Amino acid sequence: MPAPATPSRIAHAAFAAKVMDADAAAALIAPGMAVGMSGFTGAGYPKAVPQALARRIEAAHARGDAFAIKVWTGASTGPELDGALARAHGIDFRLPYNSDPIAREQINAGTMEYVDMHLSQVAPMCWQGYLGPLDVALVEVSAILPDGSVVPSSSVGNNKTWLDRADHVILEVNRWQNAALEGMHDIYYGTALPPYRVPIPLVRPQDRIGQPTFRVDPAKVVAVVETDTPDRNAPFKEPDAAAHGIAGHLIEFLRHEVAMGRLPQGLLPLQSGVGNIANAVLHGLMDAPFDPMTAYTEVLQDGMLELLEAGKLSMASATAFSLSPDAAERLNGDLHRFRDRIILRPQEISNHPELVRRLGCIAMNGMIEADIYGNVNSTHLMGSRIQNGIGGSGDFARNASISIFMAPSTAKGGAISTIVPQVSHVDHINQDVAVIVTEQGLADLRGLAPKQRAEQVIAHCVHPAFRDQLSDYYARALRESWGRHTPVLLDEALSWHRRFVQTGSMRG
Ligand code: 0RQ
Repeated sequence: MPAPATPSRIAHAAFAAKVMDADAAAALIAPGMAVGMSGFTGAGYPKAVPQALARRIEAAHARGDAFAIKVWTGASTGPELDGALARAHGIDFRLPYNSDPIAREQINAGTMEYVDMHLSQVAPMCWQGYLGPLDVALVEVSAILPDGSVVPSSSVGNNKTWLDRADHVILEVNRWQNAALEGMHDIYYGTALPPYRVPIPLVRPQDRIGQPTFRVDPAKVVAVVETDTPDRNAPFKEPDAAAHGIAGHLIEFLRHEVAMGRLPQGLLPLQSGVGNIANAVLHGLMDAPFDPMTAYTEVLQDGMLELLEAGKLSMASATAFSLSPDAAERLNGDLHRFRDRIILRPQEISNHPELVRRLGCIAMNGMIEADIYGNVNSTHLMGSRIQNGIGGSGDFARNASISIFMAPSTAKGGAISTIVPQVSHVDHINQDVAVIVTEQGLADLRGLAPKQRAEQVIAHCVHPAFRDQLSDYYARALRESWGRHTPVLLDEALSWHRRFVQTGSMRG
């Protein structure tokens, strides 16, 4: 007897009629087009058509024809998308967040234009028309239902906006995505532009305010491609001593805030960035006496899953999964268990300033460097080379009830102090930064004037190898600065960065 056919994930005739292979779908994308792609931190990005498009672009280049497109996404994606297209030199414009190393090289070489924007602002700016026309939406989904509604996959990102705004739609229906994702999403269709905006009716992280599926106009669908390919998130590095140190200081601080009655026992909804430090903090929360906690965040990473599994976290709201392969396997093997406790939303809602402010999120994000006054650089190495992008850190930092930034106190094997006289690039102004943490300690900057902030940062966050150098700078700034409100020695403040660029070390 033949094996039973795998049931189709495309249960609507108008969509089924458009099924084709990835090469045929990629042939519908022309040079110069703006393509709105799904994908957020290695989850839910299209996997087959971008690779087919990269092959098409390489063939065009081999013939001597120019071929590049504009890529808009939710945030970072995977090697099959950004990596493949960048390797083919097929992207000449990219927004809003990138962590792909090949694309990063081209951005920093000046050959790829990159607009690094707040993730919550992409959808409204698209609707306002500031980003220009959107030719194609290329979106991974997990199923098309009999009524023609479309089940999102492991990230929601900007997909609702791409599907609504694009002239044409290409769907990748990925059978690898767990069928039990159906019902986990909350797609809110109530956003509008000023002057027609109304309050977003979400008052608790667990509130559902939308519908579980996307609406897609079948008349716009030009191709449907079936895939069966896993999301690709890199496994996390094991947290090192610095990550554990940072986690320890941060959890101690949160305990203190609870003891002082400034935070409830279950804290306030957590937002956590990605990476091994964020993960170490979440892991540390396993043994902390806070529960039940909730998360209103961008991405659900391994540490959050662990807290959900242990029941320490009662629920998590995000726009995407950002799980290591092991954690993804664990989640997929038992997705039903989490169905009622995880909500995936469009990123304009997961990161919405109105909601972050209303919920009073505790924002915990990584940084490249901070200065003694608490200005934070999240994006640029030595002021000019972009690492990733601001991502959602600005959406949360400005609006959170406590905005925390963290990093090891040194980088590049100790050659760089991440606490400097003046940041080489500003993403978060000191007014948006409440707490700075390194493995050396934690500076609580709330309610402090500039000189008081500097004293806290120098006393608690600087690595011993740089403490004298920084104290000496600050003492001279106190004496010699033109103004004494925020003392600075203008010529010297950025000399630390210049020294690194010239000699490979910030040590003076
Ligand atoms: O370079 O790999 O060549 O050695 O910068 O540093 O320590 O690996 O950084 O993975 O912890 O991420 C801020 C980038 C930290 C991240 C940032 C060098 C260092 C290394 C990377 P090498 P690490 P982490 C929600 C929130 C913005 C977006 C955000 C980030 C490289 O947290 O992208 O918060 N944040 N989103 O050696 C020069 C310094 C340096 C330095 C580190 N001071 N000077 N180089 N490096 N510090 C998530 C989303 O929005 C999706």
